[in-house]
Amino acid sequence: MKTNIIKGIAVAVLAGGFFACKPDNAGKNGGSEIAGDAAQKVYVAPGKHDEFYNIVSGGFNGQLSVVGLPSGRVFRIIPVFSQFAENGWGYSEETKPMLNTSHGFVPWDDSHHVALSTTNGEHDGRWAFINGNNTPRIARVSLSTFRTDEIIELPNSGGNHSSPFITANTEYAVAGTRFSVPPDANADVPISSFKQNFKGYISFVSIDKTTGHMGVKFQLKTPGVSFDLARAGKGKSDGWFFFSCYNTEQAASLLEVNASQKDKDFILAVNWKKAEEYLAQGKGKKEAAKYAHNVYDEKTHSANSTILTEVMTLDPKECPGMLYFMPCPKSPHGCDVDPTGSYIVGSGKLAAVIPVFSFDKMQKAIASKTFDGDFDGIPVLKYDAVLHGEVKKPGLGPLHTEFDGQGNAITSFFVSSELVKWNIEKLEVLDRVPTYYSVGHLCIPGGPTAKPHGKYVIAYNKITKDRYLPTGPELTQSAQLYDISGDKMKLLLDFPTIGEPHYAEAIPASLVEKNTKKIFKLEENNHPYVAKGEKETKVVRKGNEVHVYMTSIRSHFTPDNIEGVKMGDEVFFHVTNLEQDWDVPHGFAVRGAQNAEILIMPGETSTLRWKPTKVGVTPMYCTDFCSALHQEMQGYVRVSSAGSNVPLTWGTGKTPTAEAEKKTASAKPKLNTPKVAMK
Ligand code: RUQ
Ligand code: CUA
Repeated sequence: MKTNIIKGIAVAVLAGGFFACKPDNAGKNGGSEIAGDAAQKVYVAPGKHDEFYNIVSGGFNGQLSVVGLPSGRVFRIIPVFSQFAENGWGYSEETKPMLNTSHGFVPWDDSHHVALSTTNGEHDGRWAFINGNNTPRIARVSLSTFRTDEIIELPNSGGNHSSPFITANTEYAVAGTRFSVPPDANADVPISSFKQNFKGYISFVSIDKTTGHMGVKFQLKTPGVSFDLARAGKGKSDGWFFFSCYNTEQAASLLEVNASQKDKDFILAVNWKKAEEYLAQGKGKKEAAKYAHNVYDEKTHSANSTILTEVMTLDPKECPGMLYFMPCPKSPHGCDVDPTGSYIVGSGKLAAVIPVFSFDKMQKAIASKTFDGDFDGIPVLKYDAVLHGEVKKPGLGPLHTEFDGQGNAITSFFVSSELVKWNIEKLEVLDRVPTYYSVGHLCIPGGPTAKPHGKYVIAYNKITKDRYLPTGPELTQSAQLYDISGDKMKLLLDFPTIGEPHYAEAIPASLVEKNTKKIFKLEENNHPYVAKGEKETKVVRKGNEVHVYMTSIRSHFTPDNIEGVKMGDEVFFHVTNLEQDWDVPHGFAVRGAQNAEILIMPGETSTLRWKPTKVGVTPMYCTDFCSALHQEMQGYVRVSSAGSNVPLTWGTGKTPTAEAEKKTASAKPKLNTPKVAMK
């Protein structure tokens, strides 16, 4: 280990940056000190399932990836704050409203923290929540469809980083604003008026027990500091919330220097049950704000976006006993609560120790008013009075801590590139292993819950350098899987990640796989443009809009020939997948479509909007290899000039022209579909 940690950090800071270095023992044997039985421990035989789902944030790609553990295999990418060409999410007419905000359509964001729903502090396998950091939003993703079900924007916020963290019974997803901002309703103020006008907002987003539906129940209007991370209390500390705060200097410029002045910043303790009491007493104030609430309906297969105009706020100055600051060395990042709810771990990025706070001591200090003055009217508790103790010389640049359920914590160290295991009661370092390189978050299955599942820890590394085949200037980030079932942590596996993972959670597959949705029931499909059978297919003109009520089934579309579309028309292909079998999606693509292709699940209706740009006959086809005759799953649309009088006709198994001829001969056309082998 480095001998003079403080000096090392000071030099790094003075040099104008907070750089990472390779672990001391990285060079020796290229980090090949893997466990001898590693291959066996991560090998999931063909046809066998992984033990855990790992739900991993994609960082700057605004998505989630679903990974199996211990294999590290990627099963799915879930678009959340992104458009996704693979299945048309955010491109189809039904899903576009999911990306609506008070700023308009914002189809990207930066996602950091995953939070899986819990009941009594334990994983219940229902939902995953994730933040949009840049245009502040929280999304709820269903763990039955693995789709984004709901997105709510957060008013009065900037940099929704400390988000979303959920309470023990998923009553709330809580979000703290990383960039303090002036309130939306009175935002045109000089930047130099930071101390007077900028506020740190904390949003309590309520979650409906049954439907999961979210709403901003209230916001706390706190002093202007940066909330970085947070955790809810649990067990004895249920009802409290803890936030790490940096920039208590309240700087608005050159933060790398100006927000690193004080030796101690804070952890903010929020008594949210008390906040609810104040709210019930009518202490809340409604403030004007504008924010979007987008909900996806599984029955209409469509999303709806509503713009809300008011938010309830609580001012701590009028709510004594609701907030307390605990001093925390220096510029804390992670703020983690152990499984029992007794201890709160602050990870000061620039600190030489890891402080561990005691919830019991905090309660005593509050009762005896052991304060060290106040910060902007909020009592500051005495450091020594709330401290359980400090882990000495743990490493350089601590970021995050997870728990193994055996009384131990594992903390990630960005600067010294390592994971360090220590005992929570005794505060003794037990083990350390290098990471390759510069670990950010880490994840123990169930690590943030009251009942960790343990077994593994995964390090999410920011830098890979020489670890993989090079791919030009942009290299993959990586995850590393360690066995933590013994006394010593053992490296088992390296695998590349999708995007730049920040946080991730892992949950036993048994809690999730039984609930997986296999199909959408056709009889429950309430899409306004559904065709529940080929008999219901039609093409309807409404002025310049042409609506095609289309179906797909192995291996044809109905209709697959359309004539009478004209230049200047806007064509909406509403495609219903008639299949009622698991794993039989159909795709749909039209030459020259300017937005995307779509992928339609069994029983679902999805709409591709197409504005023809050329006169002629345009092919359309299925993009998902669905059957032995998938290559035959195609059709044509004829586009005529604007003034043409080609009539609107359509069909399958006959060309529209032949159809017109037969009609005159009053013959009944036969549907001529080949029988095909099923997938
Ligand atoms: S952060 S690498 Cu955005 Cu959670 Cu710590
Ligand atoms: Cu349907 Cu290929």
